[in-house]
Amino acid sequence: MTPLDEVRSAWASLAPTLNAADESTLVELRSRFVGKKGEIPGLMRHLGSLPPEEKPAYGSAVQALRQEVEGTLDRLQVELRSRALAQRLESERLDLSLDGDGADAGTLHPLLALRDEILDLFTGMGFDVADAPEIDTEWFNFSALNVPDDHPARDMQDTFFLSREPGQEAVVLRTHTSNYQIHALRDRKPPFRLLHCGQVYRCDADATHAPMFCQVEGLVLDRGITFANLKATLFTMVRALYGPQAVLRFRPSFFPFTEPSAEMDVDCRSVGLDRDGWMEIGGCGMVHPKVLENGGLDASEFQGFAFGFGLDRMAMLRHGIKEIALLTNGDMRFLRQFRGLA
Ligand code: FA5
Repeated sequence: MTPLDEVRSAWASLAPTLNAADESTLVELRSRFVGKKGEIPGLMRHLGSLPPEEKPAYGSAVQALRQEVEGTLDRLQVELRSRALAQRLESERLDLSLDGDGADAGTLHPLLALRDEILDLFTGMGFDVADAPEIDTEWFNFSALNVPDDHPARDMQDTFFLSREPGQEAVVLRTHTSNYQIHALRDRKPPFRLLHCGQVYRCDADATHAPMFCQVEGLVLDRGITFANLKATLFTMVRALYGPQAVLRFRPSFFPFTEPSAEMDVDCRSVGLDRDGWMEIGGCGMVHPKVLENGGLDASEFQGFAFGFGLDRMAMLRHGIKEIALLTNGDMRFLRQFRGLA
């Protein structure tokens, strides 16, 4: 038997077992027969010792065997992968048309459950809940809020602009719910206590930053409102949501639309998380007189406070979630853990 016949018969003898081969067997066979140091490339070593007239036929026979082996291994690999995919799809199948039978009945998403709890809490404190546009002009999102023309937040790298034509008012996906402040000031007459909750958008993504997330905005306007009212409201909220043992801190900060301004952090361990450090959950401050003027109010008559909190961050803090993206990527394995939230 020639070396070519030997390799041919070795390959032929495997034929009955090939359909049951797994991925690693296919890799081994590929390396054994057609790999760089494989049996079929090795056959070419014999070419030099053949008479010239036999060389073309020998070369073609080796090449034909190579094509057959490669073609068969390629086909088996494609079949194996599509069988594995079909099995996986079958095991992860989700029939959205099924009626809830109790075990798989619909349940609130952790963000919605938390949002409802916050809305309940604030309506209990006399707040009205109102709506505001997610697509808004640059004026409502920035200018009317006293954000300077050259502020970095207005940059394309932070803000999703929907249109920005010279001579026309630019339109943005709002970067925060604070656009609501201007709509509220223009549409309503103080005194009022208002709450708004909705999606906002920024070019931002890491473990605690998402490009689309939810904020809760509060705006209180009346005569004689002070920072103490702001602090009491926010302490009430955080302690109601996380328990009386929650440790909070206000950090002095800067927002062009509030003065003075602060950011609020919660101590992770104090709310039962197994990690050190603080989680920033929101910004707040006393409404800036310029904002009151832009809303058509007399700043010497009315004072107010405003706050904007990140709902996703608050949910992460509540449930010990380390990756913000888990909240919105729709992975059922993650969401099933929150069964029973109502
Ligand atoms: C603001 O958005 C201000 N509008 C808040 C405000 C309102 C201040 C009213 C004063 C008065 P800031 O950019 O810090 O501020 O965002 C507020 C909160 O939103 C953050 O503390 C954080 O909890 C959340 N947040 C901010 N960026 C992201 C992001 N990319 N992903 C998830 N949450 C975010």
